[in-house]
Amino acid sequence: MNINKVAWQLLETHSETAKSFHLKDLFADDPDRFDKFSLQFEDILFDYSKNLVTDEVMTGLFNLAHEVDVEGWRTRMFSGGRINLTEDRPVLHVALRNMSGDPIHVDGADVMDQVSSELDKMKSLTENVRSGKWRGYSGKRITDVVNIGIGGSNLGPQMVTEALRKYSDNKVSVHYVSNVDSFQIAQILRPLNPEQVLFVISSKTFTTRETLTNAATARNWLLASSFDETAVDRHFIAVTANRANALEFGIPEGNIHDLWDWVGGRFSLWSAIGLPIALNLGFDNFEKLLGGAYAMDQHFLNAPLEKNAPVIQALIGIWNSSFLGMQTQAILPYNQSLHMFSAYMQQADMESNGKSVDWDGNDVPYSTGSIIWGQLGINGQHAFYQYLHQGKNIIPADFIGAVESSTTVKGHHEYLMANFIAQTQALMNGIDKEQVRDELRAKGKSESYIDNLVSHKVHQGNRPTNTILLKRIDPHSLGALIALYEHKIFVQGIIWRVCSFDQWGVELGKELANHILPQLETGTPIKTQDSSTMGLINFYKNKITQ
Ligand code: G6Q
Repeated sequence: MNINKVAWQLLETHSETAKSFHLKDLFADDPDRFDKFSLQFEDILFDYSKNLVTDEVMTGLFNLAHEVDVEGWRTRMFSGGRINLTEDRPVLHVALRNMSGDPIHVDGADVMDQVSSELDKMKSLTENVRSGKWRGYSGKRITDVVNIGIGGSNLGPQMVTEALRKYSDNKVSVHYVSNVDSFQIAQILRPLNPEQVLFVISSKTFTTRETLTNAATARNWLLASSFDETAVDRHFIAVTANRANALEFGIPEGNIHDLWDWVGGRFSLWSAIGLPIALNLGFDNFEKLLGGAYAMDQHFLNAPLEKNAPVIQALIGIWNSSFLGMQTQAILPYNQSLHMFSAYMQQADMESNGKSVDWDGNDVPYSTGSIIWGQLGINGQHAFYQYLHQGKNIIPADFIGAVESSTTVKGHHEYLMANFIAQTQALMNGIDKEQVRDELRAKGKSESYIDNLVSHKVHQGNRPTNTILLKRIDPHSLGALIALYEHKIFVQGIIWRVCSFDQWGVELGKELANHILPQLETGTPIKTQDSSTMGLINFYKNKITQ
């Protein structure tokens, strides 16, 4: 157990003292605080100075990282060690963007051969579709790609295509279907011309019922137009680690793009799962995305822990959560293009570290995996920021912004960024009773009015934030940003000793749904479930027949 480590115990002592810290005082006492507690990677500034840490705390956190051998685990991940313990697999999303030319071996074979031949195949498909060489069954060019996939086979590509919309030349539009609620696929397909649509069926297992149901509907939609089964060859691509199932679905061998068991779904956008990104933005932009992630990988791999952005971000998160008892973490991007970033990171983080037993299966006695949530910060300011500023629970937050605007429209970006910076300052400093009184007096308010209002206007401040400020959002910097978070999640999993690369917690509900499905379909009332489940099933069946 890591709580028996010397560093963990020392940090527990520090955490008692930290309860009396106020960020305002920490800044007043140390004019160099920003320089000390911020770092720059390429054009990305990572400012973690507005956290409840001191030199002593940071030293303690780095000692913890050394004591649990983060460096050793990091080496194991990059060299193909089987660190996905419960599934006995390597964790090699870093191989998908390995531009070093060095091999990475799994069971004696260099996986880089497979990676580069799959990249070549993606490139050629991308170029053929975008140039119009690839034609639909009636000879027309492809104008729309519909990606059918869910979870890791959806969120990453969708988040990235949204974030990099500015870089799309719109040769091919991309749409995403994930929900088995047919409303989504119907809405997406209705305006499209089947002769010009390419479906990408993204499923690592090719067993996911939501995806296969949507894929079957898509095929019916195509065949209703083509009246010819062979149209599938021109309109369906599969991305999967299960070729057999894709073939059985009817997708020709040459249209199957490979994925491997050492790529976790939530870390798979760098693989052929990223095809819709490449189809929409062009392969050169996809390569730039990989390049940004590779650059962050190199930083993570080579920088000393004390200067290592993902390590520091992870340690700050551990400090807030396991030592200071802050169980949630908001992710608040300010750029419109990052509007799906929090949702994407929510999966990456919560599916990875939302675990309560350690590597040996023992209950962990500390809090693990934060509750990740968030949305566009500027919209949040007019919604839930009230809670961030004055709520009872303290919610640490990551603020993400870019120096450059994505457009040249004047008068917007400065205002956006003024808010971006002001919010972290407000969360840090707050405003006390005396300041509130002075402010209201200056506005000419009466003393009785002030007495009534003063406590409502007090902001305690002392709310921790990280600020991640990019020069601009482009394929390279986005790749680096995503990889930053991926490695943060990895480091936290090592320190918490949880199995970050499995997801057993999503299985039970799926199995139960398979039992319930036939019960929804039979005509007779159900009598064999608990009373709530039975009540829900029978209510559904009654209403559907009325
Ligand atoms: C991600 C998860 C999960 C997965 C989906 C889709 O890490 O494993 O979100 O990506 O359940 O799975 P398939 O790609 O196998 O359809």
